[in-house]
Amino acid sequence: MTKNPTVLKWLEEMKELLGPKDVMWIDGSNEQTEALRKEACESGELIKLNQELLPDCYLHRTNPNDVARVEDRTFICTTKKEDAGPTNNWCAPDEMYKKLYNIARGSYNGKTMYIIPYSMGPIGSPLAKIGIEVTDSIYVVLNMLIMTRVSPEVMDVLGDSNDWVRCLHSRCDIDPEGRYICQFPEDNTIISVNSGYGGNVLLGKKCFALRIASYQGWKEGWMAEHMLILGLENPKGEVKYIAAAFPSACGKTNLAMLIPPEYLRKKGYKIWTVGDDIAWMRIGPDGRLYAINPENGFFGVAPGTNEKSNYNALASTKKGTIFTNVAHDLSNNTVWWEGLNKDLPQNANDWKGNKWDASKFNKADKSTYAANPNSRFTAPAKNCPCISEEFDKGEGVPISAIVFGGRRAKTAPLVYQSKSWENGVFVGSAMASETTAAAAGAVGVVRRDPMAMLPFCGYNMADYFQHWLDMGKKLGDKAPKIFNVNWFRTDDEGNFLWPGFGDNMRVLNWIIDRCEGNADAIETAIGYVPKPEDIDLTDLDMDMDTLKGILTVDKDMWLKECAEIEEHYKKFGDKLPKELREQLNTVKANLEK
Ligand code: OXD
Ligand code: MN
Repeated sequence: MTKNPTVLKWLEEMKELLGPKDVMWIDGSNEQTEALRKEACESGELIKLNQELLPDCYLHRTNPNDVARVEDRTFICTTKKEDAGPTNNWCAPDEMYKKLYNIARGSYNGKTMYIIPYSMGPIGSPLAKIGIEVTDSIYVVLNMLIMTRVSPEVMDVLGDSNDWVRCLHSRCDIDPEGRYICQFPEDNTIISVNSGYGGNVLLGKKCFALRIASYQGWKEGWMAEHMLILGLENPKGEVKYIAAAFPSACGKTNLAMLIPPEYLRKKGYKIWTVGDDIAWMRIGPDGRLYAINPENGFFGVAPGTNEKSNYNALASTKKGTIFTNVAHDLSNNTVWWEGLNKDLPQNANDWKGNKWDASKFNKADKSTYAANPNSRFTAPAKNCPCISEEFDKGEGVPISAIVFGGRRAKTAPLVYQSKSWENGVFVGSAMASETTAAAAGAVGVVRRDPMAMLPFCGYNMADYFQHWLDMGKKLGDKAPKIFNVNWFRTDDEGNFLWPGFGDNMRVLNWIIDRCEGNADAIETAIGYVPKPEDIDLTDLDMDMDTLKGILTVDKDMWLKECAEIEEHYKKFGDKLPKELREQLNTVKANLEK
């Protein structure tokens, strides 16, 4: 497959360390994929689903102790602790290599070592990067075949270059005590042991495309962000692109695949999905910021996905999809999850493979659920009915607007535009979301999640903020405009005041109008909010007063918010860029005016 000396040397080392009985290069061919699916079905690793209703679809169950990313066992291993920063777990590389090699040594005994050469981004694109993952899991191979571009061509593009990411995964004993997800950004290396769950083992995704890539972007002058990318087409056929970052449980996949309200569809408005989770962005030859989605599929949360909440995501799962930890509907050999529809399956196995008793289902008690709350689908992006024509092109799409957001019941208005790039970086650095009843722990607790990158930034977050400021300086007046949205304002009874979902398009239209200089705004202490009459309420059962209410900026609440941001900034100490402190002081002064 390759003569690249750095690749051959590393693979020899891996073979020596892991002790497989044989080695198989993954080539992405149908024959090989089919043979691996068959083998996984024979061993019980996969269940073949109803091929008429769900062609090429399979079900997999992970160990019940291994159903989510493990942030407390995720490490950034840089020589200097300071380079990992206050928001990451850190360990010295030497010590961590030793520990992980001891865990992984001999762990492929009697097994095959699968070698997956993959490209993040269209193969050969100047914005793409290459990785090689070795794994002992067919489930990982089959998921990587969906989530990344796997092909011998990847090795041709790499040639003799050393610019590739080394990714070692070993299931070992799926021992939670020995589970580690470690990034070594200085060596372009990732090691993941004792897990078989997607986010921990599909090493092209969070580990490479965010943690390692954010570090590479810092060193090389580009950006790897936890952002969806969408194209908004107007009736003239012009498409403008938006990149948006939200913490989990804020509807990122839904926004990426939004269906506009009927009156806008009739006028000819459309949304095109470029990506639902990750954006790699570089300054293009014309000085604007261009983005690609480095992934090739969607690793989406299944529960709550239905025809209404996200028609396009559901449609994406109808062929070539691997479902993980959902319920198995035995009546027709398909899958089910809470929120798919109201028909609780009467003859089903739950996500652990045990007979499910629908009569015991209690919405308030997750232990009675058929699907794990973090159950997933791994679906090819090309299945998505609204996938953008640009998705597979390597040049990337020019970004007009960057949107941050979170779930805030009272504080943040429906939408506001930051006053400058620097001000926008301040907004992103202070991003926060309130916990919901959907997650364990107290409800309504504010968690700061700068740029939605808290678990994914592969270096010191203060340096990351500085990198954002530096990118803005390079972009100058070509920089995208930065906005913040909040779909989650509630009344005093906790009812949502904004309809959300497809109606968010009304806000996206204002955002694009602002970028194009076609809409006015009202200046507030924190940024520009829309004039209420500029948010189109056609066909909506909403009065102007409610809209005005969710566009307000409450002085006392924002002074409290500023105090909390001050607290949040303390953990970065002297490394916090002075521009951000200045921004905070300006907002405070504006509020007190
Ligand atoms: C994801 C996440 O799975 O952000 O995309 O946790
Ligand atoms: Mn994500």
